[in-house]
Amino acid sequence: REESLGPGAMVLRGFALAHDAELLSAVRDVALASPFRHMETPGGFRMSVAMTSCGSWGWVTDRTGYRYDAVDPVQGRPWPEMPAVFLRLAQVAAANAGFEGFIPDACLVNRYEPGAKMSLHQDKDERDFTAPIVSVSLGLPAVFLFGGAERADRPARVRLSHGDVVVWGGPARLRYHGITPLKPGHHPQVGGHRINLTFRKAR
Ligand code: MD5
Ligand code: FE
Repeated sequence: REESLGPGAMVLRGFALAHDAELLSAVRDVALASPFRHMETPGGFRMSVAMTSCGSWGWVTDRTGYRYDAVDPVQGRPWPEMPAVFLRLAQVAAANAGFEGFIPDACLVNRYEPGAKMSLHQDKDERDFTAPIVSVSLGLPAVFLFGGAERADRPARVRLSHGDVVVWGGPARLRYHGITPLKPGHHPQVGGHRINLTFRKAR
């Protein structure tokens, strides 16, 4: 069950379902070592999405800017290792979408509670835009906004549900995108929120 969202963007519906319990257990392990936190943007806004990371690099934002850091600034220690089930899933999903040999060195874990959103943005803090980004949705469904090359391009709306995996590469890699405010609900395994795993090659 795969569908194209446009050049370079492939949705693998339900691709993570077979491993959902294992993925969620690994998310809990990561969050025990490096808890979810609401970071601050350079402009001084508190992000409504709570985040943590695993792997060699974690994405962080504070008043000084956005960056990848090898150290969790809250814990003062390196980020937890990327769980094997994360790495395998990201690699197999990327290969299915035509990106053989994808080795992510960073996984940003986003936790959305009801009302949390992500405004339209581009992912451009990575060094190499030829590597794809793989995203895994777990828990409550969300409406993904898939924009164009310019912020002003009117975005398409795509529903992403528990177990869906999207691979963004090539011409889709730098498209503007976001998530509309999460609707409240209950997911039997995840409860009242949405978790998104975002695999990147940062360096
Ligand atoms: C999410 N997270 O559902 C999304 C999934 C983020 C973020 O956007 O930066 O943490 S990743 C979606 C994505 C990545 C790279 C390119 C494109 C979409 N795209 O071309 O639309 O929490
Ligand atoms: Fe993004």
